[in-house]
Amino acid sequence: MNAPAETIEIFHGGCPQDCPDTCAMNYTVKDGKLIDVQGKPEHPMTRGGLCVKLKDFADHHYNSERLLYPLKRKGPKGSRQFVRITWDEALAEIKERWTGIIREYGAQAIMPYSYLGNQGIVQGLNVGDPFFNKLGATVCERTFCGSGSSTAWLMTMGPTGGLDPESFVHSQYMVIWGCNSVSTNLHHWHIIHETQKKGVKLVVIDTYKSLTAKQADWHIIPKPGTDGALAMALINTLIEQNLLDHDYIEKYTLGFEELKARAKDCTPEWAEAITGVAAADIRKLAKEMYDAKATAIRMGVALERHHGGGQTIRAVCCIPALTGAWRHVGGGLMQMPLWEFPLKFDRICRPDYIPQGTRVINNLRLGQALNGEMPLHPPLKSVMFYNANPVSQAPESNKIVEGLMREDLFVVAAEHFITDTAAYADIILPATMAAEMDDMILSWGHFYLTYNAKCIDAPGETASNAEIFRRLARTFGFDDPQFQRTDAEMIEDYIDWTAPQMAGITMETFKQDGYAHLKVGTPDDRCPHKEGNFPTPSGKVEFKSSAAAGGNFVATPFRQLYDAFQGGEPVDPLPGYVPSRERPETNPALALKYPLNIVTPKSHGFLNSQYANEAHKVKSQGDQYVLINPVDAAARDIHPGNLIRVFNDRGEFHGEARVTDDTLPGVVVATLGYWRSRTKGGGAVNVISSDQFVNLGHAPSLSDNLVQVEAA
Ligand SMILES: Nc1nc2c(c(=O)[nH]1)N[C@H]1C(S)=C(S)[C@@H](COP(=O)(O)OP(=O)(O)OC[C@H]3O[C@@H](n4cnc5c(=O)[nH]c(N)nc54)[C@H](O)[C@@H]3O)O[C@H]1N2
Ligand SMILES: Nc1nc2c(c(=O)[nH]1)N[C@H]1C(S)=C(S)[C@@H](COP(=O)(O)OP(=O)(O)OC[C@H]3O[C@@H](n4cnc5c(=O)[nH]c(N)nc54)[C@H](O)[C@@H]3O)O[C@H]1N2
Ligand code: SF4
Ligand SMILES: [Mo]
Repeated sequence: MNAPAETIEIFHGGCPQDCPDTCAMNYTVKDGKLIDVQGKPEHPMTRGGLCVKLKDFADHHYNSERLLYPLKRKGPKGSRQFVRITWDEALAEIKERWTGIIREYGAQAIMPYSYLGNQGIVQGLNVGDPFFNKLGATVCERTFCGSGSSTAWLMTMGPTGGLDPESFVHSQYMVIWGCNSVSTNLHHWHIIHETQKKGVKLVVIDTYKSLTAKQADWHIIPKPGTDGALAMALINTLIEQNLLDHDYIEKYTLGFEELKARAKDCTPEWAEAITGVAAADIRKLAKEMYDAKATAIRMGVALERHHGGGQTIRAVCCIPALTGAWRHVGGGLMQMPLWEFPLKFDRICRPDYIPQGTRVINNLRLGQALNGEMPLHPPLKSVMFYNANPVSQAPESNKIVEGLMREDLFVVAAEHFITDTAAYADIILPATMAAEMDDMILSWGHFYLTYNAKCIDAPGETASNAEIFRRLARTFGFDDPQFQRTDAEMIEDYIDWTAPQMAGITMETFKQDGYAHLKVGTPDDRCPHKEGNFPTPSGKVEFKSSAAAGGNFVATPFRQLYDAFQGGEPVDPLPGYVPSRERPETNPALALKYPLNIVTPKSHGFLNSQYANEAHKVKSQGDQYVLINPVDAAARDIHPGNLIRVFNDRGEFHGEARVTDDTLPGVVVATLGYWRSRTKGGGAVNVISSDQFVNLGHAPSLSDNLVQVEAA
């Protein structure tokens, strides 16, 4: 028999998800179809395994609900009734509507809205910046994630990549602070867990018993938003008990005397009253961190998400400089390795195209920008969403929906699915998925750049984000070279190949291996701050920050606006404890109505809101649930499995009660990502969260919210 030979080919992939792990993958393609996606076995962090979210990534590409053609709304806003149109019709409609808006209101009446649905340097959150900057649209400041942490980090230590996650094999003590690694950073967790099995102590500081906290040798449970007091008390203890590397402090830090004065009254007893963590435990933690020398601290983004988040992170950043942990491979801090990546953000974003004086609207304030609450001249008349699903992910989501219902608002969305945001679009443009486009994926969780090769044809009439913006640019007559390059050419253009981090790494290397570790030292020898060398103005760790004098700047790690935001209110030159806005102790009047703090971390089974539309993923994650302590449940006659209402003045959502000691009295936990169009009761966690910024970096206050809970 002469059956035609099967053609099976393997291609390099890089996971495009907003995840610190940036796994290196192999795509298996058979006769033009993607049949399998696996983690690269030889990659030191991926080690052959993907996570539950991506385990059937090949099938995800063929999901029957995927958008394959441009659509135009035919029913009322949000009714999810669309008709198929051609690309030419879609582009013509966008041209006509935007041209009309520009004529009547000016280009700033249009705003792009994107985040990290895709993390590639080509297809990621910046992909539309050159086009919209050229158009003169309102600039959207994107501070969903990491800007508070990054601002605090930069103020103290400058843009250093910090500790290599792989160097944790050399750590003698490990602290995971506000990070649920088992769910959110699985490929770092493997390394931590192996080190732990060798006998190295793992401490997890988390407001509830997360999957990671359950694996800790010691779980420390501060009340939500009180970590700043804990960190200041650690500093107090290190100083009072002389657990200090005096030589390191002398040579490589700035402002020790001022820090000492600031921390003087921050005793463990003072912190115990605020955090609920026993004073003796705080002393013990300080002593153990000092004694171990090579102490590693992994900070998660959750630390930035209460009003004092930035100040908390600055305090934590002081600790390894006080103890001298930076002298040791495996000692120091890990938060945002991205700072080492030599990417040409000026080429990627083209901030030079932004007309002088263009206004900026922050992405967390979308609701009030759309519903009329924010005074805007001109008002927003059009928004284009790509790589983002704010109806699920952004705070005060009821206001967003209210705004999106406006008949006069022209909404464009580029998407894979009709998400809860795209449901309100007038025009939807179908976007490609990972295997259907070229890209290079950065990482904010390790030091590898990862190549992603297009290996199958784009299905239907889908187009990559970069291609979508090429088409829009052509439609608007923008003919700069910026808009003429292929996706592959953009990759070449966006990396600074001459940077020392890229020594010996070329496009050929990527095509051969699929990934490359930046030349920033190896996991076995990287010790970047053994002798100071901090990229701050003083070259030292700045306990007393010189950047603070410049005012409240916002260090967005994906930086279109990075330099644009110096100025504003002055910032405390020293770290300290800043209480939460919404805590029973700090806001007793509000707590009378809404006595419980809510924490809304990531779901184990979803990636933000992605995959939460796939029935089998929801099945393994479980329907929206709410962890509640038996004391709080009994007081409300709530029993395991009851459907409960979680609400405050901003809105309400429903979830199934899980009555458990995993959370403290006074704290409920409900994970993020569910689509409100598919939940019981039609809400999701962000209906209750506040759109107020925290005190640094315009970060969201997602762990700084009070609610009440009752049986539904
Ligand atoms: N499975 C999965 N993985 C993901 C994602 C996902 O949606 N799902 N999202 C990705 C993204 S975008 C990000 S930014 C990362 C984030 O990953 P993480 O940094 O792990 O962030 P979160 O899951 O928001 O919160 C982590 C932990 O912080 C705790 N926490 C909340 N508030 C406080 C507090 O005030 N103090 C302390 N000490 N702890 C607190 C929460 O209880 C939670 O267990 O994960 C990425 N990975
Ligand atoms: N309450 C609460 N809210 C939170 C958080 C929290 O911990 N608690 N976490 C916050 C954090 S850390 C983050 S990072 C944000 C994330 O917020 P988002 O980035 O908005 O999150 P996603 O749900 O990943 O939405 C991305 C969308 O992009 C689409 N997409 C994916 N790839 C592509 C592509 O190639 N092209 C196009 N056009 N679209 C694509 C996906 O289908 C998805 O709908 O959420 C924040 N919101
Ligand atoms: S989502 Fe994260 S852990 Fe899962 S495959 Fe992608 S990079 Fe790896
Ligand atoms: Mo994030």
